[in-house]
Amino acid sequence: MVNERVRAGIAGAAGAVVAFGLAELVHGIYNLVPSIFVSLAQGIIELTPGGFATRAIETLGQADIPTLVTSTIVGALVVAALLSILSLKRPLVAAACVALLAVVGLVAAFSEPFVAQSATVITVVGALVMGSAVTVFLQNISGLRAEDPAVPPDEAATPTSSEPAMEGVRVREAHSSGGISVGRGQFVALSGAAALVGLTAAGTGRVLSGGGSAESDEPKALDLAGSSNESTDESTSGGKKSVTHEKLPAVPKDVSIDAPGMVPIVTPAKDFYLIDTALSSPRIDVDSWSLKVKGSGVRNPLELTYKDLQSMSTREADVTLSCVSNEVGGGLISNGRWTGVMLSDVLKEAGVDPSKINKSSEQLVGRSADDWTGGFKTKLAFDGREALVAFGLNDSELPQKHGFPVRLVVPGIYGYVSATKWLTEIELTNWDFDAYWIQRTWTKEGPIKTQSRIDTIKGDDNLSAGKIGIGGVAWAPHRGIDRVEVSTDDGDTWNEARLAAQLDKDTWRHYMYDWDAKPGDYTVKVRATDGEGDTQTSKTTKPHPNGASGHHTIKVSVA
Ligand SMILES: Nc1nc2c(c(=O)[nH]1)N[C@H]1C(S)=C(S)[C@@H](COP(=O)(O)O)O[C@H]1N2
Ligand SMILES: [Mo]
Repeated sequence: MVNERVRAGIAGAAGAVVAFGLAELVHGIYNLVPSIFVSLAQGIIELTPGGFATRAIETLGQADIPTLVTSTIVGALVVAALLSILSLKRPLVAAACVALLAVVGLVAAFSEPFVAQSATVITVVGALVMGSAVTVFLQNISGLRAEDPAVPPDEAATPTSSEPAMEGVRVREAHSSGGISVGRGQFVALSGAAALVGLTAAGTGRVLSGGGSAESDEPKALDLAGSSNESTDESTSGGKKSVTHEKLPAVPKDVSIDAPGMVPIVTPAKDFYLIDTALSSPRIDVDSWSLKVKGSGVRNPLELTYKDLQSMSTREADVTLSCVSNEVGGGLISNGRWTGVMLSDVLKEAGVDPSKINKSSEQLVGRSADDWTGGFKTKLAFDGREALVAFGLNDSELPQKHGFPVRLVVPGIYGYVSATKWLTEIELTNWDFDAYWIQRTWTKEGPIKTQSRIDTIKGDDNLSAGKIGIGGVAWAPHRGIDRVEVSTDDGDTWNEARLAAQLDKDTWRHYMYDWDAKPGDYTVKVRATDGEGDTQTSKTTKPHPNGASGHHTIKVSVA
C-alpha cells in the first residue's frame, strides 16, 4: 500500500514536470503565452501582502527569487503527487482538482501584462491534459489501476478504437491477474524518462525566451535625431515649438578618486542594482507602447507613443537612485546618466498648470505594465529638480530589467515612491491613494536619507601598518554632499576626508581619508554632511519603514 502510494506519487510528479515543461516550451516559442510557472510564483508574491514575499524583497532585494522558485516547484510536485494518489481511489475528484488547477493557472497567466488569450488557454489545458495522461499511463503500467472500477480521465479522452469497451476490459483483466505490468526498474526508468522530457522542454523554453540567465540582449545605443553635445535647435519655420536634445559634457576626471575597492562614479548598466516585484521583466513592444497622462488637473489628457516622447525636448541628468530597503553599508544604490524628457514638460503638454496643483491633484502616481505603482507629491515635478520620464541609461536604451522602454527617475526620493519602471501611465490624484509599497506599510513620502559607505576596506580585514586609504561614497541626492568625516576610534574623534568634485548634487560623491595606521584593533566609521549642513544621524534604524540610518561601521586589525 505504501509502495503503491510512492509509485502513484512518482507518477504524479513526473506528469507535473511534463506539464510545466510543455508550458515553458510554448512560452519560449511564443512569448505572448506567459510562463505559467513564473505567473504562479508571481501570484504568490501578490497574495502575500506584508508576508513572506514582501519581507524577502525588502531584505534580500532579488535574492528571494531562488527561494520562491524552489518553493513553487516543490509545491507543484507535492500537489501533483497527492492528486495522483487521490486519483487511485477517487478519479473523478482528482480530475475535478486538475480542472481547478487549470483555472488557477489561467488566472495567474491572465494577470500578466501582455497575453495572447486563446493560445494561453490552449497551452494551459493542453499541458495539463498531457501531464495527466503521462501520470495515468505511468499508473497503468505499474498496475496501480488494476482494481479501479472507474474509467480514468485519460482513457475517456484517448481516441476510441473500434471496440472501446472491450479494449478497456482487457486492460483491466490483464492488470487484475498480473499485478504490475512492468518491473519496478522499468517503472522508475519510464518515470525518469518522462521527467527528462519535461525538463528538456522547460530548458529549451527558458533558453528560447532568454530567461534564466542574466541580461540576454544588450541594450541598443540611443539614437536621437539631431542630438549632439550642444543643444540643437530643430525648430522649423512652420511655427513649431523648438525642440532640443541636450547632452551633458563627458564625465569630468576630478569627480572620481581611483583606489582599489572604489565604485565607478557612473555605475555601468550591467552592475546597476536591481529591485522590483517582477519575477521576469515585462517585455514591451515599443511600437505598441504608449504613455497615458490623465487625472485631476490634466486639461489635455495625452497618450504619447515612444516616438512622440523622443521628439519632445530631451536632456541628460546624472541621478543617484537608491532603494529604501538598502541596509547601512549595502549595495542597493547606483548612479546613472539618464536620458529623457523633463516630467514637467510632459505634464505641461498635458495641460497641467503648476500653479493650480491642489488637493485633488496633489499626488503623481506612476503605473507600470505589471501594475506596480509609485506615488509622490506632484509639486516635486515642478520644483526645478530634473525629474525625468527616462528612456535612456548611460547613452543606451534602458535595459529591459531597468524599465525598458520608459521609466520615471526623480532625484532625492527613494525608488519605491518614484522610479516606476515599464511606465505606462501617469495619473494626478489626491493624497489618499496608497501606492504598492505604501499598502505594504512603508512610509508615504520617501526622501533619501543622507548616508555614506566605506568601500576600500572590509570588516575583519587584516591590514598592515602605514598608509591606508579609507574611501567610498556619500550621498544626499538633491541636497548634495558638503563634508565627509571618518573615525577610527568608534566615533570618539572624527577626521575630515578629502572629497572628489561633485558630479551633481543629485549624485553620490567620492571621498577618501588617508589614514596613517599604527598596529592595533580599530572600529572605523564614516559620516556625511549634506549641502544643507545636516550631518547624518548616528541613530541606527532598520530600512523599514523609511530607510536605514546610522554609521557604516567596520572593525579591522592593523599589524
Ligand atoms: N514597475 C516597477 N517599477 C519599480 C519597482 C517595481 O517593483 N516595479 N521597484 C521600485 C523600487 S523599490 C526601486 S528601488 C527602483 C529600482 O530601480 P532599478 O531596479 O532600476 O535599480 O525601481 C522602482 N520601480
Ligand atoms: Mo526600492
